[in-house]
Amino acid sequence: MTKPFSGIYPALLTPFTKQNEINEAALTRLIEYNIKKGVSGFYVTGSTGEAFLLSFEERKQVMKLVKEVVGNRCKLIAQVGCIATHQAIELAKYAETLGYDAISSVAPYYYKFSFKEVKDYYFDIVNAVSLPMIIYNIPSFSGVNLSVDNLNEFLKDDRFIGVKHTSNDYFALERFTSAHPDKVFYNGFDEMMLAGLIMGADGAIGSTFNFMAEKFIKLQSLFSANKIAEAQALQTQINEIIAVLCEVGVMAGEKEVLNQLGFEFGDCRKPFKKLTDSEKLLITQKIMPFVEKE
Ligand code: MN9
Repeated sequence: MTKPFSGIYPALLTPFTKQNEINEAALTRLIEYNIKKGVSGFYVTGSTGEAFLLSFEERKQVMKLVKEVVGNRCKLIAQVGCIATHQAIELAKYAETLGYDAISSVAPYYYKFSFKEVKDYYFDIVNAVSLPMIIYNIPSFSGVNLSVDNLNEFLKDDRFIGVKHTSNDYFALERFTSAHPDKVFYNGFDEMMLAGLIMGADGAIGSTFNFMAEKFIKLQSLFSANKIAEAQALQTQINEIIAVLCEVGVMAGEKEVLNQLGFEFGDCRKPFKKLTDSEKLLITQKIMPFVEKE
């Protein structure tokens, strides 16, 4: 049984021009490149999209552009998380107006909010819109660790349809998926996608999918066909690439891969650093031979 929201979703990067503005043409081109590969949908303005380095208006600009380009060709999930509930609600309402399929949110971060406050944040959002919510669980960045019991508090409500699990706690993922077989679970760390599938994930949302979605689509189909040894070998090939990205900085490295493909993604916003010439060369030598041209 395939669930409606299963599959491979690139977490879209945000391209910037030399003037540090959003490069709409480059983003449009990236979306088309990925639709051709057969992705199931896109995750918009997440961590990978540098959402927390964009202004509020820029987040809306990206959400609007992506919907205009995609239309109804695949699913769209808008990550609306902000520290302030009222701002997350405003973005969620905007996603609804644009016709997104679902919203997702990181837990409110920075301050150590209590679980009651985190819970109220999510319920305030879902009470304000009619779109389904996918919880974005990323404890290493948000500082909020949702226990299995915490998660049940959300998932017993029909409006919470699933979880994006960006954590290497695969015991927790297995506990979530076996307690909630009807919900959708996404693996968040691309370098461990096979582990996520084995623990019951229905799909994955990832940053490296921006330029190598076809490898993850293949990985998922090998897993579904029970070809585990082949899937493991493919994960290893993928991880040779991700290891280089981790060495130079993941998002900046991904943008450089796209730059070398001719997409004009520019650099990440400061305080992220620019890549050095030797880091760019490492990408040319160790990643580019394995990347599919447009
Ligand atoms: O969307 C991404 N997570 C973060 C998920 O950026 C925090 C992943 O795709 C990672 O970038 C990737 C490399 O660690 O797995």
